[in-house]
Amino acid sequence: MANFNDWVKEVETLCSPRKVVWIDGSAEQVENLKKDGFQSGEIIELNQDKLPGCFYHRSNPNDVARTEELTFICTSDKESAGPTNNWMAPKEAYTRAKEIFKGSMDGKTMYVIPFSMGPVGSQFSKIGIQVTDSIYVVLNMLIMTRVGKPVMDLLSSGAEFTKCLHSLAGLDEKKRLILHFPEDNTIWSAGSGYGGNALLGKKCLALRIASYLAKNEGWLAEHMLITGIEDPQGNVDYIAAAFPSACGKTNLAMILPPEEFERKGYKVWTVGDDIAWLRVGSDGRLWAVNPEAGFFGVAPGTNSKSNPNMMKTISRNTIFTNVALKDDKTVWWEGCDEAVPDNMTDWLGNKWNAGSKDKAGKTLFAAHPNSRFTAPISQCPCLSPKWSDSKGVPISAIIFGARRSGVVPLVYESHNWTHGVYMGATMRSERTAAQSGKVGELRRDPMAMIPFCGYNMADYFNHWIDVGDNLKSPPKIFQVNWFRKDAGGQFMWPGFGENFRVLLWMLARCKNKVSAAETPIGLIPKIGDIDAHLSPAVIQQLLSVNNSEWESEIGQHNKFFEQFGTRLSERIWQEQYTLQEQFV
Ligand code: OXD
Ligand code: MN
Repeated sequence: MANFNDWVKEVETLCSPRKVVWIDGSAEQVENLKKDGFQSGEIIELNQDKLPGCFYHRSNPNDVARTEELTFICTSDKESAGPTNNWMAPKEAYTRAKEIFKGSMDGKTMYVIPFSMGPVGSQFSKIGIQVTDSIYVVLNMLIMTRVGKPVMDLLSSGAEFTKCLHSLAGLDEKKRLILHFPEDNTIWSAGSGYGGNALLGKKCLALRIASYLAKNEGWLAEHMLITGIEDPQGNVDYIAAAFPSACGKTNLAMILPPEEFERKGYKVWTVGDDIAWLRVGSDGRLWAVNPEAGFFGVAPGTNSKSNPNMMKTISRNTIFTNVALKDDKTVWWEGCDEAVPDNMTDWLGNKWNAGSKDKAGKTLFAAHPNSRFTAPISQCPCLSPKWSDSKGVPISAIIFGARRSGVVPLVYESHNWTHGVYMGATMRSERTAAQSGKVGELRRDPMAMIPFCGYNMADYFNHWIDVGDNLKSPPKIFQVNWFRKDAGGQFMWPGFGENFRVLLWMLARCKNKVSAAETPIGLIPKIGDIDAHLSPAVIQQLLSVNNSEWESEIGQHNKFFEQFGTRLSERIWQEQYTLQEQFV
């Protein structure tokens, strides 16, 4: 592997910046970066009495979500990327991108950020170096990853690292490309400043590249929160849960139990809200580490009811992106605690008042639906004392969650690991604002990894099965759906803190403390075992499995699996056939 200095030199020659600044994360350096950012207008200082340490960034309006259509896996053969990824041959990708990066930092400063995903020096962690020309990106990376001398020391001692090159390239949509070269441990991202496209430690490294490395090294990199639930006796059980973007992972990761459970002594301990790296421990259990050091969460809908812990977390040292600005330089978004104030500036920088409409008469949001906050995990009031433990935490339950207004019950349990893998592999969910595309449209999102799996998804499902074979005490696997609606289009389940009641049922199942009812698709709670303030009839409806709906649902999976040809494990097909037989 080339020396890291050689790589940085190579990139400098390509991008030809005016100067190069190495980021060490010192307080003095951060202050200088902020000052430079305020001066250039890249970031705006917020009211320091009300929001100490906080600032604001407005994206280019053409650059507010991940652009999956411009995201590529560049492996030497197309089959390695598989049918669910965009693929580009590495030679073509490098050639096209070089044209974009050539001179892209002319007159600008090139920042070099050595960072670690996971506790520095842990055998579970990965090192990266991100080069970027955006101060906003540097300041986000300083929150989301671990930056500083210990990382430099590892690099100096010859540690392997992911080469992460990023340039705003004038935020030109025609120059936007998010390229992953798993075989070269390299990421090149141009033309976007949006978090998921530009903070390369996050989706690009910790999911796409890491999933590829994990396949070769025998572990899993997943789009999952990790959280611990402590019972009144002081035992903590950890869950890992995968939901598509903007489906409530962050809220679930720091769920506040309903008061009656708090009174009994239940507590929640957050380990991570977005990414889990999972390994088989020497004890045969599955262990999880959160590779990140911050939260990059969706602002709209975050309030003291949906996520009181997050409201405390983001009260200081937080970057707000594309929310609305109030007169007093504090922030506002749809679904926050405060009624609509007068005289705001919206995420586009325009004056905004309640009822503001665009030229076509459409009501305008003050905050973009995918507006975000970036906050240090250390500020989370319910942060697990084990969040940075290099061994990770042992996982008792894996939860797959989708946003489905119909068909999928509130919760059901798989018969075993392989059936659980099948459940995850067949997930479909309604599209949200976190990715470009039509909101509400149903799309396949296996294990919530469709945008993030860095290799052929058939190999990925097979790898999940292999990992299960190596587990002596595998976690139980569940599917949940908080979003089922009744005939009138109303959500049937209250969600948020009430989801804790479903978590308790799942953990009781893990400890064999409660029985379950068989259905053709898996095991569901017996009415009465979900301790909720809803009528038995509503609970029954929430848990109902409609045979004809499921026959159609399952039938549609055949086509999805067929695209993988003989690469897909027979064991997945077996699950499909067994399930189909239940309905004939
Ligand atoms: C995220 C996403 O930002 O999934 O976490 O889009
Ligand atoms: Mn995510």
